[in-house]
Amino acid sequence: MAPRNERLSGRTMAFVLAGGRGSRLKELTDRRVKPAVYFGGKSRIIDFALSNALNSGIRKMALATQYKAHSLIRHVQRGWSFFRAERNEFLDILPASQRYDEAMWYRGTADAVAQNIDIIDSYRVEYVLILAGDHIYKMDYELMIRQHVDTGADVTIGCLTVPRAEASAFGVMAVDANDRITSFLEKPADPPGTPEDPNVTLASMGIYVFKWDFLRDLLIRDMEDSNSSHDFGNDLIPEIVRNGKAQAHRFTDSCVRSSPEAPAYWRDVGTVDAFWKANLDLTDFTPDLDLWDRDWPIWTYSESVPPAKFIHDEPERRGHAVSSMVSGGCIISGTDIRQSLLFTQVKTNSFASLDGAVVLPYVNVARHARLKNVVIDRGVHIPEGLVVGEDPAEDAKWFRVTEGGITLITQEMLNRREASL
Ligand code: ADQ
Ligand code: ADP
Repeated sequence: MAPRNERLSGRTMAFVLAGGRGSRLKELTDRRVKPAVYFGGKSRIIDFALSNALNSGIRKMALATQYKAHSLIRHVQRGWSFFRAERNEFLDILPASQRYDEAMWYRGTADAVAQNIDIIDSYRVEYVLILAGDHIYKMDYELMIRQHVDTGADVTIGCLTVPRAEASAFGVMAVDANDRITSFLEKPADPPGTPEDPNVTLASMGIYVFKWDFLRDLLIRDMEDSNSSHDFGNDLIPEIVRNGKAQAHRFTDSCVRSSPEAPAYWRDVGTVDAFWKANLDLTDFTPDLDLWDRDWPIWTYSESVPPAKFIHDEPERRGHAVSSMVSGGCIISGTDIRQSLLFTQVKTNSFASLDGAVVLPYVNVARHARLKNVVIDRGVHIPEGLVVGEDPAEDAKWFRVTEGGITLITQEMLNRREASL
């Protein structure tokens, strides 16, 4: 690792986009924006991008928010307040409609940066790393910034290969032998395969490195363009590919992996099914995402709570959990827990069972409840004897049952059920 003053991350700021709702997460984003959604037992989704930036050596960060930002802002204020202004380190929260024009929301991802040009000027950085705040992965951005400088590109785009069938949700690209991008299509209906493999596509991760001077000029021109949607993927990136030099940075090269053989891990967790699966994957014997890695910690706001406690050891009510993760502050009283992930301060009671359950913080599960393949929203009180996951038609009357057969339970849904019984 280069000494700190030689590392490009010291001359770079990270601008994290965290304004989009993430509507495919359904009721999980009714009250909070997708980057504020819980993940992995202790963290929120935003912690991954911020931790990557911090672990990569970046100490200047800004976070653009707009939709339902309260929960996100509170989390970041509580968990990410350790930057030292004396050393010119900071994380600035930049809500929309505050500066450029009181009545103007961020019209797109590029506009979220453009409306803060004067603030970014004041940071006096050479490079700007644009990040999406809504993905789960571990990545050393120093390598991507280094490649950007070495190739002299106008923009460097983080990319990975995805199955062609899934690629229409992404910006997809073709590259030459030197990974210079020769064409870019934002969310094409029929994405092309790569020359090596027709079944996969090279997709943008929605993360970009620019020299600030270059991006600044581009944003000022884009702001005046009435035909633009002011979005990186729709407008700015296609223009640079046409008229400048855009370079692909392959994520597989720079991934921080649990072992050299482990596949590069990157998840969008954009749907309830993907959210459930990515959380429960952590309970695997050796999960692809290593949260135990002390070289690449995922920083977060952590409540001061006692360790998890397990009580009762009789055959009919044994408080235990297998193939599961149970966070601090939980009390497992006489409940049978399998393949589940319990966030902070969950309390479960006797004769209940959880199997394939992702349980967000502050949930209470009353006696005799049996819950299988569920996501339970924060603060929900599961009533005594509730059975979910055994009769899909009954579940669908009250709760949201996904295509993948996962049941999402919120307090509003339980209240409606209660009122009609
Ligand atoms: P999308 O996945 O559609 O495409 P987009 O909706 O543009 O992503 O959101 C990117 C990030 O910006 C998210 O973190 C979101 O919260 C935030 N955001 C969205 N609108 C915002 C706004 N108005 N103000 C502030 N923040 C906002 C992008 C690229 C694709 C790429 C995928 C990878 O356009 O080319 O393949 O990301 O997921
Ligand atoms: P259950 O309803 O599970 O049968 P018990 O009658 O055995 O419960 O009583 C244990 C109850 O006490 C549980 O509901 C548990 O959550 C609660 N409790 C609250 N605080 C604590 C604590 N610090 N230690 C143990 N149990 C606690």
